[in-house]
This record gives sequence, C-alpha cells and structure tokens, in this order.
Amino acid sequence: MADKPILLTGAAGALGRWLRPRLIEKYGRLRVSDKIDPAPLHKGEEGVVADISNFEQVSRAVAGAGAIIHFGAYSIEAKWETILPANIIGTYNIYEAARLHGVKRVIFASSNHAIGFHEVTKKLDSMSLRRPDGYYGVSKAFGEDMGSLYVDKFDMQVACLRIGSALPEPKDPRHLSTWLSYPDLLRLVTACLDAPKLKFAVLYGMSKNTRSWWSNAGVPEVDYRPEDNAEDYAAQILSHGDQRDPKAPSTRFMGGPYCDIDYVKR
Ligand code: 15L
Repeated sequence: MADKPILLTGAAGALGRWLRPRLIEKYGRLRVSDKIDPAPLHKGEEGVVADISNFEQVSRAVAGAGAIIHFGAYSIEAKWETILPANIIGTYNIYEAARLHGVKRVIFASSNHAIGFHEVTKKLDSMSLRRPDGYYGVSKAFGEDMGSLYVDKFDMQVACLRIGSALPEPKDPRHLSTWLSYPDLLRLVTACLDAPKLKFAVLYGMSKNTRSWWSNAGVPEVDYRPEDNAEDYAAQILSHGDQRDPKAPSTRFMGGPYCDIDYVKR
C-alpha cells in the first residue's frame, strides 16, 4: 500500500467513478474529491468535498497527497464565464497547491480539443502545434502550459493526457479515430503514475485504434500499451456508411462537433 493517498479530482464524474475501485486495487489508498459529495466511499477511500475554483478548498484536498490525478473540470465546451473558474482558475489551484504541499506528480486530464482544429488528414504527435477548438480546448492548452511551467520552474512531474473520446464503446465514425476505452484509460493513468523518469509529457488518450490520427511514439518514458481498438466496432458503426457531410467542420477537423459551434464559413 502507498504511504500517501493519491488524490483523484472529479471523482464523482463518469470516468472518476469507473477508475476509483481499480486505482484502489492497485495503489491501496485513494483520496476522492469533487464539488459534490463523492459518496458512497469504497474501502481505502477518503472523501473530500472541494470546489476546485476555491484555493483553500483545493489546498485542503491536496495536503498530504502522494500524487494528483486531476480530472475535475467543466468537461465540455461552454461560455467563457463557465470555463474560467472551473478549468483555468481550478487548474492553477491544483498545480499551485501541489507545489506548496510538495506533491511532485500531477496527471492532468487535457483533451483532444486542445488540438481540435487540425484537419483529420494529418497525423499528430506530442510536439504538434495546439489548435484549440473552443474555450474548453483553450483551457486544456492552458493546463498543459501551466504543467510545463511547474516542471521547468519548480521541478515537478506532469503528464498531460489529451483524452480523445473516453466511452464504454465508440458510437460514431469519429470515435473510430478518437476512442479511449475505460480499461485503456486505466492503463494510461497508471503508466503515468508509475513512470520512473517522468518530467513533462503530453500523451494522446486513445486506444490502439487502426484509424488514429495521433501518435505517442515520442513519449517513451511512459510505458502506455493500449489493448483495445475501435475498429472492432467499425462494421456496426458504418453499417449505413458514413453519413456525415464531408465539408462540415465537424467532419474535417479532429475536434468534431466542437468545431461546428459558431464556426464562421469562409
Ligand atoms: C472531451 O474532452 C469531452 O470531455 C467529452 O465530452 C467529448 O466531447 C470528448 O472530448 C470528444 O471529443 O469526444
């Protein structure tokens, strides 16, 4: 059992709830935090109610943690006034509380929406230019940069996971490229927690998808080996062909439907 609990923020969300028992099984102890009560608690869990936009509450949640998995966020595109407290101020609060409490390692749930305006004909790696597809994507790009700063200046260790579509099953043609199965999400998070040489890393949160647009080849320090492949669902998903408009931003760009929002035709 780990001597200090790992803190998981966003623990009441769908991904958090799925990860919790599996992380306890592997690491023995978990501190689960969310702005709503993350109850019921499993054996090995301690619960902390904390609004990530409030530094005092975040500081209380972070004190004494061994590492942080930061999944707490507003998790879809929204107006700036919604994104700012949860995803910008909230992410700063996590890194800063980690620094003050001597918590070295943060696993940050970034998103494919940080690179959403790249054309789907490209292949991206961790060095590719970011092209956010909305305020949500901008907030994830911010979280990656903040992580980079805290590594370079304060000697922390940060892995940013550009999560694609984390779902029990892929549901549409885009997911054939972006899907991240829940078991692969667990493999990715634990690979980051266990990586002995982690400094700063950006990884795509994807399964072993045949149609992937992304590569993690440039990040050998994290031994992530996905096992699932959205291609297993391709026949079912494409049984009536790909019905999408090939000219729509949601088809042309990696961020899918987020790219259609307020898109100015040219
Ligand atoms: C995300 O980052 C969102 O949290 C999720 O709701 C999906 O929109 C996903 O990306 C996706 O791109 O499929």
